[in-house]
Amino acid sequence: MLVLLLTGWSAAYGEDGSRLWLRLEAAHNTATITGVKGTAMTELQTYWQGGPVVLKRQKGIARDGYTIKSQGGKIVIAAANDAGLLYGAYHLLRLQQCTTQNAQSIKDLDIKEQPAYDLRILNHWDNPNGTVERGFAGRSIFLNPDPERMKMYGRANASIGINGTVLNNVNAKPEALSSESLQKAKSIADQLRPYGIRVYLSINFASPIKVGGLKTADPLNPDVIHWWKDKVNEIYKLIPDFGGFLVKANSEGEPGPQDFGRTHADGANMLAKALQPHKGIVMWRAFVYAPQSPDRANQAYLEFMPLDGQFADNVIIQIKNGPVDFQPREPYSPLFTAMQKTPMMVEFQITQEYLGAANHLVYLAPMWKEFFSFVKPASLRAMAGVANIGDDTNWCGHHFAQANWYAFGRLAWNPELTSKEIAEEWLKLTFSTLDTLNSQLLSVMLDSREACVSYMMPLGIHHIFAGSHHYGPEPWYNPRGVRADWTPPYYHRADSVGLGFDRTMQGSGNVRQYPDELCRLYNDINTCPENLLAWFHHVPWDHRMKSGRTFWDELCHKYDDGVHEARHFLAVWDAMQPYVDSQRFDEVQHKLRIQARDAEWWRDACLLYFQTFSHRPIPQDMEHPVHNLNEMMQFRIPITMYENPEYGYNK
Ligand code: GCW
Repeated sequence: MLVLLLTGWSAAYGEDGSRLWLRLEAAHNTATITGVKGTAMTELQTYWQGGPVVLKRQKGIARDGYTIKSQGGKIVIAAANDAGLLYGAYHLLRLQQCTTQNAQSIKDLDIKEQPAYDLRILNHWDNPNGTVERGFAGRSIFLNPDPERMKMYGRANASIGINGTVLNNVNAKPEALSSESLQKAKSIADQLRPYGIRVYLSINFASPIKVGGLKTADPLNPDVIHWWKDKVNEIYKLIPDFGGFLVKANSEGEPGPQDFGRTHADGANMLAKALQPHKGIVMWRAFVYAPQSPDRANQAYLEFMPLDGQFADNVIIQIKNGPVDFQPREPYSPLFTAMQKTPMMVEFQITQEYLGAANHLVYLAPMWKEFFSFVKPASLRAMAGVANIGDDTNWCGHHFAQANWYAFGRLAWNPELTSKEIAEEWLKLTFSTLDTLNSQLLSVMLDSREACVSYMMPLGIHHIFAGSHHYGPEPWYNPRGVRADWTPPYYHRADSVGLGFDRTMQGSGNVRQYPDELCRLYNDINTCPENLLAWFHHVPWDHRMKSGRTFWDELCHKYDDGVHEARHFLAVWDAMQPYVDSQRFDEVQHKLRIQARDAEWWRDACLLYFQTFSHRPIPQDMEHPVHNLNEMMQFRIPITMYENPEYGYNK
């Protein structure tokens, strides 16, 4: 009965995902919130259903941090700045949403929080024409910023502690700095400021030529230096709290200082100097690789290590978590432990470019926690995440992809939180009616990343995606004339001996970029963790695995396990039908069916293709491929890099 009531109620409310994890009921509690006026107060007045709350400013609390204490029948939120008060307010609202009792019962509070990083920042890969590179949730929310949507975006981010947003794609069009674009950025900044969010822009390094009409963009040229200084001043006139620039330079065809015989440090420092009087920063990306390199994984280290210590104080080097490119599993990028004298920040990808786009349920916190098990959070200055946000009603394309936005924010606040804690919290906030069954969904979320690795690229295999998109498998993709490092055979190296990229001392030497202990561990095929085996080794098909199976048999089983897990996720969800509002239930079910079929497609395509090299049978004790290799090789998904495929393999 209760269940029916709840389901009926939420369906009537229209649960379309647009309220994200902030599914709060208005309380209109104006009388009991006192103290510092601002967004924190408005939010509590609108949504807090409990007793009196006092908002107060207090010195001695870290920037953006707060305390929440029960004192004499009141709850006191104290912070050094407005943002801290806002984060405290959202903390309280979260407690209200998570409690099964009345908010009035929330008492005896003694909470103290402060963020691990000052910069907790989203990177939007949004283009001026409204497309979003690797965006799977519709078009850019910044194209015609809708005030209500901007407000919700501000609230959602503030509720998880995100305090910065880069508005445009790192493949930046020069016009990002035109007067018109800057006016737009100003308007967005004005709308987000009440939520403690600063805006940043990606810039095109050749802007002085393309926007300014200069003959060069050489960072040491006085006219160029002057141009940037003026441009920066112009920006700060419009946006006094502008955050700074994000730069992709000399990478994948983007212009950069090397075009003028200068280094990354020359380029970054020139911009940093222009921003410095305004306290702005430069986030300079280390995502660089050249077609002639024998191992793409070596590149960032080779280019940036010689510059360690040469960057200005307000430059942070932004490094992707892995050395190649946001694969379902990579080792951490060795730059993180090698660079000692340069501020660094990690770039995670929240949008699932390589993990099933907005069709697959893949909870990413375990992947990010894995990174932090190698790279100490304290060794970093900041955290950036490539956003998975678009103008879809539910913001992220998949209801469960909201959990990744949520987890990113929570981890940027506190990287010590566990994946489980975050998922539990998110589930409670997002599907409150599921309380009793949450443990099963929780397991689905926690197992989902490993399942994805299993059905896509187990045992260290990587980058075997289709040529024209990064959604499905095309380990065979190798057309003439395409850069080798843009084709899967460059990475998997399948032949009659085995599979995998030899990055040992005898191979590309990539293991040397890691600290000694890890270098030894990874270098030896018998000690290398099996989940990275084909990342570091060309593994013979008959190599004996810890399970006792040969590598080939293990590979087959891993793929098949992934398929079974994906099917299990669907079965768990199907059982949730009575407890979830109908729209979200149907939409998630639809996606999980796609995921289960895609998992089969991945398994069959990869195993049948690799079998043409291994010449070994698929083990009898597992399910055998149901698709035909030739058909899969003919299959195309006609999408651009700005779209989520409607279906996966549908032949
Ligand atoms: O992951 C790859 C993507 C590109 C992206 C690039 C980058 C913005 O395939 O679409 O470009 O990395 O991170 O710069």
